[in-house]
Amino acid sequence: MKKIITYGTFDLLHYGHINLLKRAKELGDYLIVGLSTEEFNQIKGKKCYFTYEERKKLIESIRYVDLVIPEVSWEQKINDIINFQVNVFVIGDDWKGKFDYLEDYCEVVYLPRTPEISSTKIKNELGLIRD
Ligand code: C2G
Repeated sequence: MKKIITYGTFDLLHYGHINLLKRAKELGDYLIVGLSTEEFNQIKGKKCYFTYEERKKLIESIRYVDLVIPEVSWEQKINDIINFQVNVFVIGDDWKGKFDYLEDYCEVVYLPRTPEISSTKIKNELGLIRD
């Protein structure tokens, strides 16, 4: 079984995220998503609209996704790849080059981002704030 892993915040789930997850799954048979926790989002400097549990429910409901695990640090990827026997690490090409070090452990694939859409754009256009 060819196992794929990817990581992200996936806030305000949109078709750009779905495109990424669909293409990631097409590279193998089993897709793991490392979902950024609120604490890790703070480290990444991201403010989330949905909580981790709310985002986890959404991601788990996507047909391409087989397992969701928490992403709590930048450093966990190597352990995840080893522990889950992952064959391919996939992420959008906004990260191109940033995870080449993982090539010692698995194949690394950067997929083109879907243009025109982002959680930040949605939040800005809707003036979304959560009290
Ligand atoms: N994405 C995409 N097209 C978009 C928006 C996002 O392909 N229009 C992809 C991103 O490239 C990423 C995934 O969807 O692969 C999740 O996007 P984010 O939630 O923004 O992820 P990010 O905050 O970049 O977290 O350790 C890695 C980080 O956790 C990645």
